[in-house]
Formats: sequence, C-alpha cells, structure tokens
Amino acid sequence: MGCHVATSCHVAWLLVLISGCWGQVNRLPFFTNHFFDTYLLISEDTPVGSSVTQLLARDMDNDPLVFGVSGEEASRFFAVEPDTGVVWLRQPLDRETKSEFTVEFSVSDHQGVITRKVNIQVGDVNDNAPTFHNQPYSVRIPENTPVGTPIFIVNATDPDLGAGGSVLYSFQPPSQFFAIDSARGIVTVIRELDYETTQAYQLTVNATDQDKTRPLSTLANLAIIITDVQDMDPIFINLPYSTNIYEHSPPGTTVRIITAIDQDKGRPRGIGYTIVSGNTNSIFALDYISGALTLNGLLDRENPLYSHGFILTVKGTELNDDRTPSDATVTTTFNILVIDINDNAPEFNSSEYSVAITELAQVGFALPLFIQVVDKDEVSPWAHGPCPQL
Ligand SMILES: *[C@@H]1O[C@H](CO)[C@@H](O)[C@H](O)[C@H]1NC(C)=O
Ligand SMILES: *[C@@H]1O[C@H](CO)[C@@H](O)[C@H](O)[C@H]1NC(C)=O
Ligand SMILES: *[C@@H]1O[C@H](CO)[C@@H](O)[C@H](O)[C@H]1NC(C)=O
Ligand SMILES: [Ca+2]
Ligand SMILES: [Ca+2]
Repeated sequence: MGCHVATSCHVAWLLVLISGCWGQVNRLPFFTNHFFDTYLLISEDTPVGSSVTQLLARDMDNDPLVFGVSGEEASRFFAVEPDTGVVWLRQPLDRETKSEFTVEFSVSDHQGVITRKVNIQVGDVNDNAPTFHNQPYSVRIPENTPVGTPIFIVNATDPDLGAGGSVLYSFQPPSQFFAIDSARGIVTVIRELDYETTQAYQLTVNATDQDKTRPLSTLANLAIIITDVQDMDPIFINLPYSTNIYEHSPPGTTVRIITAIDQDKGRPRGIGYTIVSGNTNSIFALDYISGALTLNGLLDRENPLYSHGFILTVKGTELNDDRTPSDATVTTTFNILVIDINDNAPEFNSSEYSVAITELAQVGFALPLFIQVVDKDEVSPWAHGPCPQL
C-alpha cells in the first residue's frame, strides 16, 4: 500500500506540477461505500454470478473512473466491472471453510489510483446436516443390564452457527427398550431385556439441527447386541414321568431316560441327573450324564416296601464349564408302578383242617370250617385274595 500511495503521491505531485502549469490541479477519487469503515456481509449461499455490491467513488474533477480488485485470492472470488464498480461473485462461498476475506479494491481516474481494503464477512446459512463421529455404532450388553443403565453415547456435530448447528438426537422410530438423551446422545436401557426373546436390536438414530425454517438431519444405525447370562433354570421335557415295570425285571433294565434342558439358549449348559428321594434300597440307579434310570436290584413286588410302587424325586442340575454343579436346578417326580407276575402258588393257611359235625346235621348245613387260600400274586384265579368262607 505504501508503494501505491507513494506512486499515487508522485503522480499527484507530477499532476499538480503539470496542472499548475495549466492552472488546474487534479484531485484523486475516493470510495464512498460505508463498508470500507466496517465490513461487507455476504451470505454464503449467494449464487455464483450474482452481484454482491457496487463500489461507489467520487471524483471532484468528474473524471471517468475505473474500478478494480487486486490480489490473487480476491480475484478468484470477486470480479469488478471496471465502469460501474459492480462486484460479482466468481465462485461459491462456504463460511465453514473460510468465514472472512480482506479484499483490496481500487479506483482510478486515469491519473492516479486509490486502493482500499474491505473486510468481507461470510454470512452463515444452515447448509450442513449433522455428522456422526466414530461410526459404525455397535455395542454388546448382557441381558441383565439394569433399567436406567447408560450403555452408549452417539456423537454428531454440525458446523453451522446457532440453532442450525445445535444437534438433537432421537430414535426413529422410538424404541420400547432404549431411550436416547436428546441433547447428549446417551443411550440408556428403559425396559428389562431378555436374551431368550430378542438377541439384537437395530436402532436408527436421527441427529437433527434446530434451524427454524429448514432443519437438516442425518441418520445412523446403532446395533445393540444382547448377550446371554445364565439366568434360567433348566426344565424337564417329555413330562410327566410315569412308568410301569415288571417285577423281577433283570437288574440293569432301563426304566426310562429322563431329559432336562437349559433354557438359556445362547450357550446351553450340560445337565447332571440325580435321585433326590424315594429310591428305596437304592433299587434304581440314575446315570448322572445320560439321565437313564435303570434297575439296580431285584424288584420283588411281594416285598411290602416295593408293592406300592415308587415315587422318585429326580433332579436336573446345570453343570458349569468345569462340570461342577451350578445353582440352576429343576426337580420333578417320577412315578413307577411295579407290575405283578404270577410267581406264587396259592397256599392254604393251614395244612389240615378239622371240624366236628353233629349227627343232627342236615344237608345244606354250613360246616363251621374256616379255610383260607391265599395267593400273593395279584394276577391269579383268586385275584381277590382270601376265598369266601366255605
Ligand atoms: C464429538 O466429536 C467431536 C469431533 O470428533 C469432538 O470434538 C467432541 O468432543 C465429541 N463430543 C463428545 C461428547 O464426545
Ligand atoms: C429427524 O427428526 C426430525 C425432527 O423430528 C425430523 O424433522 C426429520 O424428518 C427426521 N429426519 C429423518 C431423516 O427422518
Ligand atoms: C385260616 O383262615 C381262617 C379265615 O381267616 C381263620 O378263621 C382260621 O383260623 C385260619 N386257620 C389257621 C390254622 O390259621
Ligand atoms: Ca446445520
Ligand atoms: Ca453454514
């Protein structure tokens, strides 16, 4: 500028000298726009090719004036119509890239050039949608995560100014199980989760700026993966357990195989089977691993301990990884009826019977003789036990 001023001064003095000779002194033009004292505001959405302002200058000598712009960057963005001083925009502005310029304009009266700098402020419009950071969004949480627990934070920013740069979050559509804090993007559990019901949630987060007239929004996916925890007791399947077994079945006979399953489907555990009660004389054996209930001795129905059958209480226990029993158990009853086979001959309750008969006895007179025939087997001609008295 010093150089220009110096040049202008030399020219001016020369002109003064020359005009002094001719009795006329040239006066240099000067800009009259007020923005030279403050700043010029141009909105960032001004279309390329439109006029942004008009340079105004006065010349006391009414010389024809020529306007211009100097500087490499300024010349890329602005063009000045030499005769009128109208300033055109040559390429798009973006406040988020460059929010101000210092541009030097010039005016010349063909005898001298005056330059002045103007501060150009680029005005903001809401031209950016929020941007999510650190995508993709994915989180794994155990199914027993308590209601109210924060599990994730999404983060979107918006470079626009004011409301157009202020971001609010929401789920779209809303979720029954998760809520998002609209201002901070914190995702929390709002309802009890259950791996056995739902193993994963795909949520859509909407980040929207708060521009009054034309809000802009961006969507992002949030995957929430529910992991299983051992929280369900096992159950016996194929209930009820009720079986008949013939007495004198050989030891080792399989009565039935019982089966329990872990209801935690994610990583089901193995089951160990045991008899809790009802196993008189350990007459049955239950295989810990296979659940096969077998006969462990001779089953004699005539043994009064066995004749009413058995009511076993059996237990299934989920096994930990190291095969030790866990706390997750289930019990059920197993009814076993012993079926009779005819292995006993009828017996009189005495080897001889005697009776005194009077000579007055008549035909049809019932002898006072009491004979009982007993058959211990249930299935026999004397199925009802003792005979009627003769
Ligand atoms: C969001 O991301 C931006 C840009 O990476 C960062 O400056 C800001 O601190 C983040 N905000 C939160 C709450 O993490
Ligand atoms: C995001 O939410 C805002 C405010 O509710 C809504 O105007 C906008 O349409 C939503 N964005 C999308 C992409 O659906
Ligand atoms: C045989 O059984 C009958 C009927 O119960 C009984 O009256 C009788 O005394 C029994 N006899 C003997 C020898 O036990
Ligand atoms: Ca914006
Ligand atoms: Ca903007």
